Amino acid sequence: GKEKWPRGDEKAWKDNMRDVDKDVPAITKSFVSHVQTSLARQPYNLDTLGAYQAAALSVRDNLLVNWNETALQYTRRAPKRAYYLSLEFLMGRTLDNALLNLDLKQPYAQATQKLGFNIEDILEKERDAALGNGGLGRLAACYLDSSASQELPVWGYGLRYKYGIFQQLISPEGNQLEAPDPWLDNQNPWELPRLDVAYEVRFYGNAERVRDENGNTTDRAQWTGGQEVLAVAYDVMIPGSYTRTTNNLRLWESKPKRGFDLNSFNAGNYEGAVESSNSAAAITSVLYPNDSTGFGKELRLKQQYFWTAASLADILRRFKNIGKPIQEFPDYVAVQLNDTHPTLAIPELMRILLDDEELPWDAAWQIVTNTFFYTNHTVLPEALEKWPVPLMEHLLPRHMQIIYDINLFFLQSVEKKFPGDRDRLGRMSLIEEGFPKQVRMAFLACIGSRKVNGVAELHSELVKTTILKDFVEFEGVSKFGNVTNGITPRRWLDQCNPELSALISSTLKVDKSVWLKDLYQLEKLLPYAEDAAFREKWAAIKQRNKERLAHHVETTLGLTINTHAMFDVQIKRLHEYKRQTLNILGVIHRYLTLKNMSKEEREKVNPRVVFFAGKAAPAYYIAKLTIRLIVNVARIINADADTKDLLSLYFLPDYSVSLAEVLIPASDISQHISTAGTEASGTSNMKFCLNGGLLLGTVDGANIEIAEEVGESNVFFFGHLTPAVEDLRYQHTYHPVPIEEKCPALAHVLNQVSAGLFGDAEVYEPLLNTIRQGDHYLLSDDFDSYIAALAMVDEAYLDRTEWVKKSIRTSAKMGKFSSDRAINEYAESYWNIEAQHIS
Ligand code: 8GP
Repeated sequence: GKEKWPRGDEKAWKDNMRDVDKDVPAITKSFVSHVQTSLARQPYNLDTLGAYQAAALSVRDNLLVNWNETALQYTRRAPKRAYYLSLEFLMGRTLDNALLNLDLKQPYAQATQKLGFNIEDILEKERDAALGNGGLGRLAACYLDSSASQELPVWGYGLRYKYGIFQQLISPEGNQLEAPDPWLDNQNPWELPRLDVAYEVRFYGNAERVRDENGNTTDRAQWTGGQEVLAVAYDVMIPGSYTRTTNNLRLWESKPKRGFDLNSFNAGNYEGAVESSNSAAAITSVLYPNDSTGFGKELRLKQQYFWTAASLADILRRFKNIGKPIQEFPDYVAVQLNDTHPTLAIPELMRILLDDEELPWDAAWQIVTNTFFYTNHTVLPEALEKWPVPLMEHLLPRHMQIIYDINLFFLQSVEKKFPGDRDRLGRMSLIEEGFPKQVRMAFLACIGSRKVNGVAELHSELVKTTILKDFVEFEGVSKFGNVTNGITPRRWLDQCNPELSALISSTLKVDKSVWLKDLYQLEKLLPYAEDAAFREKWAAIKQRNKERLAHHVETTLGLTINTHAMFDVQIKRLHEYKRQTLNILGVIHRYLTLKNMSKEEREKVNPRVVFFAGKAAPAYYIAKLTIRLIVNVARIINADADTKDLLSLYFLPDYSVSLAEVLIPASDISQHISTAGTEASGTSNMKFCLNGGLLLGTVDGANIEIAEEVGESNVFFFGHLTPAVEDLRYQHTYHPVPIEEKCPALAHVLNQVSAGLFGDAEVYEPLLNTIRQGDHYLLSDDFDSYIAALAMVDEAYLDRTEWVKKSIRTSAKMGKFSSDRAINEYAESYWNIEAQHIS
């Protein structure tokens, strides 16, 4: 039946409701009205930043119309929903993405043109929302785009950090310096403060077990005292592509529960009164800048609990509005844990079900283990989260009790299945023995979840055979799955490479709205690899993208780049396992080789420009030394008249999503050269290939699946394979061979660095010694085959026709790596949610 209109005269409402702007006059009107009233400005004092703000506010109005409708229809239909809990959402800029997803870029360009602005200049004024470190955070952003585009009822939950990932500065000596990223200083038009949506979150205090009538302790407890802070919601609209569906990303900000402590205030302690407000606000002040390493800081644990507690309270409230019994919670709610960071959601939901809902333990555990899903993003041991028991006990006393109880019941069931296997109990315990004892978060996430998955086929196998091997034996292999990562083709092709997008649409003779949401259609480009006219257009676009990058570098850094060289790119977080060091040592090797050549020999050499970009964790000394080496090698070789036309090198500071959008379409070849078995998936590899850049890489992560799709003849593989790695490391430790013997070419390069060819002779020794001693990441084992692979790249590039064919074939076979495919796998095989068309 028809619902009753809730308020006043239905016609008066409906006649006056705003619709999405579609034409230039409506957009112009909305833009001018925001200039006048929202910004209180005039044409006389409106700069491009102001124009950006007016355009953003006007686009936001359009998003809100769809966002409200989406929320209303979800509430009415009450479908099962999924929630993506991630401490990181690396969104980048929003305006261009929103314009493209709404199919409003053209009319906005025209409207702003008429008002005296260029749309591309306006877009450049937006600051990146950089609430993430790297792959894990950008993946979350791609998944939100795909969820909305696939019309899936998925919301994100995260934190509204006041400071995103630090801004990277490079000192004249080549040192990385970190500056804060106050991204909210210009007001953020993309968020909606929801001061009415707020929850109290408790820390510290006491947890008292509740006793039954006989005085025996029960599973329940009362948690009281301590500190209470307020979580306030800020909503970010997530528009789908070519659909009305506009989902929500809810970010929590911490606030003191009361502005100040009245008791201290009355006692004349004004500073003390204000202090408590400072400590509450500190919780969401800054994103931790570590990527693939542990944290161990109390404030980080506070962030994790604050965020999971607020998110679960919000989810539970929404569930309760449906009016179903609590046992049906998993029929309406799926929660995806993005890595172990939100694992406290497991004991937190147990606490709510036991202490507030008063369910028996087994019923509560049944609900919990049908609600959560856990994705692992790394098998590096140093990255697996562990929290000291004393810290947990102090900060979250009730949760520590629950974790002990979970562990007790769990180990009892392990003992039942493997009687007398004490080693196994020790290995599988949620509590690692030691001083102090530590809680193993990956184990808690695993046993508290319905399914566990890795992010590429190889990685998911490694999860099952290494870190969670015992759990596979205990729980059965069917709990463990794989969802290979994906990327959104909207941002990573249509938005960052508009010319290529247009060429694809005109060649396939379909609107981009079709192939952008069914990326397998790119396969239809394959026959065009044989079409000379098409190849010429394809190559010309790559060339213009190289010029666009060169122009960007020229205007931002004042450096002139040879756009007729091959562009060779490695952009990602600095980490030993990603082996930027291998790359820079390869560059030095190339430089030394060129120096030794005759003039005639040099004439046959294919010119190359090497780009690096990426941030190092502020405390990661070796990674920072690698940056310093890159910068100083660049300083020397870019100034060497003998070689500079054939080889030049750039470290572009302050890598970001926006910089990636310029770099990726310009690359001829990109490097993904982690030690086999260490890079869980990689996602930039997919972005380069989608844009027709070829891949030079190891047999690792998603590189393997990319090669399966595009064919091995179209990628450049090198290096040892995963099964060899353990043995090689054993050899390094127990039968070390001096590097001069094992890999003379590498030894020579290291010696040149040690001898001071790039200045600062002693400075690099700690970095070089990681290779000379131990060489955990196997540079000395892979160096020769790396150099050989680089030579193959050179040779292939000489045959430009064949190269462009490879480029087309690569791009054409990237359909699998759309994040639409990945999110649909989660929706169908894990969450069991269905698309909701919003009319
Ligand atoms: C990254 C992986 O290193 C990368 O291979 C993968 O593509 C990406 O996740 C998305 O799945 N992992 C992390 O960023 C990571 O493990 N971070 C934790 C330390 C926080």
